[in-house]
Amino acid sequence: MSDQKVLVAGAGKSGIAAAKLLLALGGEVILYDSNNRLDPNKLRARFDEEAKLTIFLGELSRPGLVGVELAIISPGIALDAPFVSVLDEAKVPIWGEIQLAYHVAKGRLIAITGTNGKTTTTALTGAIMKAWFDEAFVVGNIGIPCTELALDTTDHSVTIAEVSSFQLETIMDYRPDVSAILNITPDHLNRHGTMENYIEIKERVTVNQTDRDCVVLNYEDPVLREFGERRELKPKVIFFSSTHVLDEGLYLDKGHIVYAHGGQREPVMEVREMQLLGRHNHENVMAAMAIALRMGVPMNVICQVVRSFKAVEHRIEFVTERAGVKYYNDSKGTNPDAAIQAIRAMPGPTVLIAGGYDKQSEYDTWIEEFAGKVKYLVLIGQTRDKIAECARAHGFNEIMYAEDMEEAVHVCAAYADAGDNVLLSPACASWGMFDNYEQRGRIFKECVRSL
Ligand code: UMA
Repeated sequence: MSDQKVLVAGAGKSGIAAAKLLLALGGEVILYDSNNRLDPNKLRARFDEEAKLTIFLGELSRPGLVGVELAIISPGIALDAPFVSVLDEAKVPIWGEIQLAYHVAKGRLIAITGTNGKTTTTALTGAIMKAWFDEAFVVGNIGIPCTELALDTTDHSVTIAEVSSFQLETIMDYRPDVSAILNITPDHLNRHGTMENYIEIKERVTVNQTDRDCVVLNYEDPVLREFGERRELKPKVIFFSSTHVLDEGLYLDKGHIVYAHGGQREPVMEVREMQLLGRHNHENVMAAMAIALRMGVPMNVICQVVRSFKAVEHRIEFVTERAGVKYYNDSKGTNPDAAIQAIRAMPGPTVLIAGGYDKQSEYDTWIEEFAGKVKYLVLIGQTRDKIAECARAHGFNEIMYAEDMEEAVHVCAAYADAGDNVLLSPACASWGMFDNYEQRGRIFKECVRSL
């Protein structure tokens, strides 16, 4: 890619990482974002001073594309975005950010997709790979752009990528050694239009795979079962199932995970040995096991990791999405420092629930962190007045009070717009209203789920 002039569309995480990768390879980059409210100086400051980088914000027109040979598009940008037709007219090829990473990266690749469970499965698969291989990189939709670590990969490394339908839309020759599709249920239909289209995009993770590769599929999902049984599908199929006894693959039988292969049925572990709860998590575990077996990891190593693997509850834990709003439980954010980490971790505008037992903390540095991130502050508990006073002293006035968690969640739902986040990260202990932070987090999650 050296000496190539490349347009990178989207100046979020993916765009910044892709631009840095292209610059490191000796290319010239136009970093483009349609949001003209972004600060070009702040974006520029994220790169070396001498980087061959131009920043372009707002509406892109044909003259802006002179000399551009390739466009790398961020996952959040739909192909019907207005500037994409300008690229098409100018006959500039469009690659997704994961395609660029694939083009550059070395070693073996595992790509995990599905509507639900892909982050847990990716994290668990990553933990298993790290326990067995010297170099394993966990990337993708999980939060680290694939292009960020592509240059760190070697012929011996294993990359475990969580890939979303947004990312799969713009692959070219992307070919994982092992892919997995965990389930497909309606999601992102505003972007993909129809369920058929969404399914086709998810299945695209296998499109370049050959008979030397493998795809792990959920037998419980009728779409995926039919897909796996298609004659024309090239990669080897490994099914996993939580309710059917399989002749080949992994399945759940009376609380045991069984590995069926070559006419043998090998009970590998009991689900009660795991720390992950629920059938969906048992499916995630079987998917990770199937991937790991295919990668040559011994079963005892796999089981050891599965037994110790914990879902991180109450720590910036994603709860669910309602009406385009993502809800996060950070009940363990019991002091201002922990709560600062959670605000920083939020991907965009956030409605924050805070307050609780007064530990005589100072809230100034935490409130300073609100700038540009926290839209509204919903306060509960003993510290409400103290926090409100401190916030106003810092010029933050978007404050509301709620009497209990249920009311707080309802207020958030009413004030959050699609694309926003709602975060429970109280910066205070739970006492006075709850027994402990665990109970506070659980109640928050119950209120969110019943919205
Ligand atoms: N933008 C444009 N034009 C548009 C739309 C957006 O210029 O038409 C710009 C925005 O102004 C913004 C930038 O694009 O500046 C944002 O790019 P992005 O939305 O691709 O966000 P990134 O920060 O690059 O994060 C992306 C993923 N985001 C999406 O897919 C929406 C992150 O997944 C992912 O973790 C990250 O890359 C690293 O791989 C998030 C997500 O919500 C968590 N994923 C969806 C999901 O899990 O349901 C798919």
